[in-house]
Amino acid sequence: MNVHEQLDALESTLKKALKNANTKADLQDVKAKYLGKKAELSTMMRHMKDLPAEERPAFGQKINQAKQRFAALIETRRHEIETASLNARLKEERVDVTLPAPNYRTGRVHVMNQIVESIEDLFIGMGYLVKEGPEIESDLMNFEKLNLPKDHPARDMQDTFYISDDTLLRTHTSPVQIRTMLDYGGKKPVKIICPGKVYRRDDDDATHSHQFMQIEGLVVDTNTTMSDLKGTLLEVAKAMFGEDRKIRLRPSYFPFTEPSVEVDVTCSNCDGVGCSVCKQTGYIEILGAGMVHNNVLKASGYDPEQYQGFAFGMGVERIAMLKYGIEDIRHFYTNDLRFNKQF
Ligand code: 2NL
Repeated sequence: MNVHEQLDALESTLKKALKNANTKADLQDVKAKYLGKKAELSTMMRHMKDLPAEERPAFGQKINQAKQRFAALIETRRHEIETASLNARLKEERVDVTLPAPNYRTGRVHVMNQIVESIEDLFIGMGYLVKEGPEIESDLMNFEKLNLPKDHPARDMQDTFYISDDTLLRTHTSPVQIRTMLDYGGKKPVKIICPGKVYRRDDDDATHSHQFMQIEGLVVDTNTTMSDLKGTLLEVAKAMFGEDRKIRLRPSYFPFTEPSVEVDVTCSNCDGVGCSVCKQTGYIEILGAGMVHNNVLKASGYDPEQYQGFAFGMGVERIAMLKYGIEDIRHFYTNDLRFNKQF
């Protein structure tokens, strides 16, 4: 076999080996076998010295050309293998953007917090601060400073969870307002709303809960009047029940306000005509309010000769029940997703 035939034979076995190489590792082995130190080409090169001097250049050139051809064949095969493996990966990992999306179940804000947050937004827009405070309170902050001394008959109006003689679960968020007035030292104007959980010793049924959410508001300033209260409450009614609502004030009684009022809004179901929702009256009671009692101002360090105030309080569950026609207050706490998902 002359050099030509030897190289041709070698090239054809290389081609077969490349055909059978399907991975980069296979290819590495083939490359080592045909171009490496122990490859046949290298051995032939080493035997060049046994040839007569005049034949050496042509021989060396042939070997080098073969080397270049072999390297090119291996490179071509490497390219084929890489393309094939990329195509396989692309096929494997393909995302079909036309498939319907999985039905993700997202969470949402609880209806109670939706209402609290929308009332907060309304009042923040009118320059109020949102204040929170402890749910475990002293008798002093919850009752005494709100014109409800120990022997006051009005204390019977609210049955209270007592923790000890003078520690209790707050029955309203008013103590947060008392704390704020004390904090302000009887000097600067107060303009706050106080949302939070409150507790009363009720037996739970469709319309009563021993724990519920209250929002109270308090403004104390010089030249504060009942007109300011009325204008503010109209904004609340409109924000909650729609721009077309009107309000009506009826005289009432709370120990901490004088005068005191109960506030009705025109029924959004029948537009004030009369229906089953408003029990044919055209109005729905939404909150209680009044001008802050002089005794309350004094007990919190404000001089009633200089400062006047108005305050109001509402039960959030009641508002939500009226707004959405919910018939049982216990739905707010049982967390049945079929209920929660509706809002
Ligand atoms: C209701 C009625 C009301 C207040 C709360 C209040 C607070 C201070 C001073 C005076 Cl610090 N008043 N709060 C006033 C009137 C009514 O709540 O039906 N709540 C559920």
